[in-house]
Amino acid sequence: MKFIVLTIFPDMFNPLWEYGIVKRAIDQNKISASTVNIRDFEKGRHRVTDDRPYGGGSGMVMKPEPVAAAIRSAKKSALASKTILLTPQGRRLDHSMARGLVSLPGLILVCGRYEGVDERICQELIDYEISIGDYVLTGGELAAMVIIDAVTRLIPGVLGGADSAEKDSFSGSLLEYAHYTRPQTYEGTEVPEVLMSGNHKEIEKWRLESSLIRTFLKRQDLLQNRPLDRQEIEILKKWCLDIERIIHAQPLRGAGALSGGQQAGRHNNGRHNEP
Ligand code: 4GX
Repeated sequence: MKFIVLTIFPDMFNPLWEYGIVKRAIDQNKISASTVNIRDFEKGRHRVTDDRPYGGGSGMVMKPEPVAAAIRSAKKSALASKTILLTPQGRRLDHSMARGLVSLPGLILVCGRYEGVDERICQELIDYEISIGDYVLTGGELAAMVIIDAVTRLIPGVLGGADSAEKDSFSGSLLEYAHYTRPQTYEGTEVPEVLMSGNHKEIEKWRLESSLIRTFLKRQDLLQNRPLDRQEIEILKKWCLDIERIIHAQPLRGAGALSGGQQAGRHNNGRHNEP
């Protein structure tokens, strides 16, 4: 995978190339990474890359000529690449989009600053517009780094374990299960016993249960459009029964004094407390 980043701040990317998994991917030739300084394509005497907006108003706009020249130059050195503009107007990045991007031979990532780039660039030279979320950054650089990071770790062989990326949270659209490491007791809290049992089948079951219940508690939206398999339905049903058991075990409030007041506001008319 070839990443070419177009930016007026190429040095911002140095820490990305120099640390962790991305550095290792570069060292192992799994990705190639380069930046192109848009300013180098501005031929004006003062090499200014922005200008005032037609129609007036505050803020500046990136001039079309240097951005276009930088994109055309990048395309020449990466013919099959797709060109992406980072912008809040783009389609929102998620894990399945990252999986789609990893199958492309290369990405040219265009980072705008100020109010954005001249509209005529978007129509001419951009294949996709991507947003990393509904908030406003000061430039596309951090968004480009997020994409490079998320895509790089999906390249086969980049992560340590053979199937680390497949076991990710979101691959099965569930959150990750809870993780523990030594010590066995930390500030009085024990590691769940099953994880130390060596019983791999039981551990798998516990982890699925952990994933499922965390997703239910923290991100119900992820469960909405996802079919449940038989094992997952069993797990959720067991939780339903446990929750009902707790509700049923509550002492009957107002028992022996069924006259009005204390029963008011109960949506179930006390049904759950009946034998
Ligand atoms: N996800 N920004 C880009 C300037 C800009 C505006 C329009 C091109 C077109 C952002 C995001 C983001 C702020 C980066 C505005 N460039 N990018 N910049 N959220 O907020 O990707």
